[in-house]
Amino acid sequence: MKESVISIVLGGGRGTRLFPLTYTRSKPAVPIAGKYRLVDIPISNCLNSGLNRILVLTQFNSASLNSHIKNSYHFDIFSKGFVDILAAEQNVENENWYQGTADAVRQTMKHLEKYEYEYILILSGDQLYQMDFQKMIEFHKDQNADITIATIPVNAKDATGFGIMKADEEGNITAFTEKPSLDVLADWKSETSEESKAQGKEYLASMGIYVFTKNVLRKLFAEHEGDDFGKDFIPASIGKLNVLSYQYDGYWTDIGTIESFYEANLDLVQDMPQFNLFSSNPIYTRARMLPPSKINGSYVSKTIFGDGCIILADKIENCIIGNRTRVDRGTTIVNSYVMGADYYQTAQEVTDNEVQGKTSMGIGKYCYIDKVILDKNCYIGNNVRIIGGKHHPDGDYDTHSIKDGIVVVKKNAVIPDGTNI
Ligand code: ADQ
Ligand code: ADP
Repeated sequence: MKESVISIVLGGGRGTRLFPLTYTRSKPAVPIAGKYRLVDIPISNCLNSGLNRILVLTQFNSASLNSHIKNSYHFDIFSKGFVDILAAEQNVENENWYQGTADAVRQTMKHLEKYEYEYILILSGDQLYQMDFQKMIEFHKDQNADITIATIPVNAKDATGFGIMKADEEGNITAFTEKPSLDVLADWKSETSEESKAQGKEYLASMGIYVFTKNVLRKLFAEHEGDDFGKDFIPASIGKLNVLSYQYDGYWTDIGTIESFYEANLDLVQDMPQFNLFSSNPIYTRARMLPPSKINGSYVSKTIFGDGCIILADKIENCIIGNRTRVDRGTTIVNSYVMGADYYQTAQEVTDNEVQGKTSMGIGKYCYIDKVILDKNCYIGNNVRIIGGKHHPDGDYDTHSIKDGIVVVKKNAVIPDGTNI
């Protein structure tokens, strides 16, 4: 069966909701959980489901995405598997970037002609979840569906941000509306399980995960205008094609905004997080051969460390500390995601910087950091205080941005000694 499926990961539009993390890199390359990239989640779900023909569509093809994919996903030459990146390209017929999710797939169809396949699995690039796609594809085949949409019950607050549908008892989707406004929402309630109802989850949302039968998708593209699945092609198919809901009941969250990205990352440090990194289904990523992390004299709690960190801090609590992070003594970091560094400065460089009063990469002495996302390769001096919170209005500055009270320090930023944010 796996031979009959091609998986497409929608790697992102311009990624503006994740600015400044997507300022220099494409969305799939954004680091998560201390050692992974966003794109590792859908790719790992595919590989763990036995699907190994994967295309990642992205608006701009950053060097970091290329090197990450090239260095992480090698397949045996006999396996026919691949993970390829397709960046939006100008050509004689089309001078535009991908105009939307469906347009991205439409422009990709010509690249698929060289493969044999029957089904296309379409995935979002900015969601955190562990799902066995094989079951969804089996369901699609067994039910003789044209389109299958993975769905999950959500509450009214979240429902306005998703495609919401109604389905009958057999799972046939009878109506679909993309991101309904609050005033019409009451009309879109569905019969959900007792457990979901108890949590106020009475709306059936699209997870933006679709299985299309190849010829159905070809025909849709030939006969309909539009650039989006949620806005155009799904609504156009209801009542005309066999469109089914495949209900998923595990953990699933959208991580397309700074706030949801921050929350999903920090949820991972809980005792029993909703997303299990410690699962027998691995999350694949680049094998970097880094040394283990070294921690000396610090109080540490509820924290996940990447590899190769050197930590002398006073206290680190409720944090994700990414690969190669260096934290000097006397410093406290709480409720924060520190992405780490791409390379080390030598011990000599760090000592020379200290003598010359220059800031080194990493986090200096006697700092206090709370509710912050620190992008990679930051230079935080001594006695720096960065404290996020709702008292900050949203804003964008040279070294950092603030969104929803979360301070995001930009990649390579230099924050001098004594700075207060
Ligand atoms: P949204 O997430 O709002 O809703 P959208 O922003 O179009 O939909 O993105 C879906 C995925 O495609 C994201 O991973 C995004 O980064 C990517 N993407 C968007 N535009 C792209 C482009 N031009 N090129 C490449 N990739 C692109 C969708 C559905 C809803 C559903 C939610 C679930 O439309 O019905 O409820 O997903 O999250
Ligand atoms: P991002 O994770 O922000 O998308 P990239 O992956 O583009 O960043 O950049 C990380 C790259 O930086 C890695 O490929 C790493 O090899 C490279 N790198 C290694 N050493 C250095 C160095 N001394 N200075 C700058 N970059 C380096």
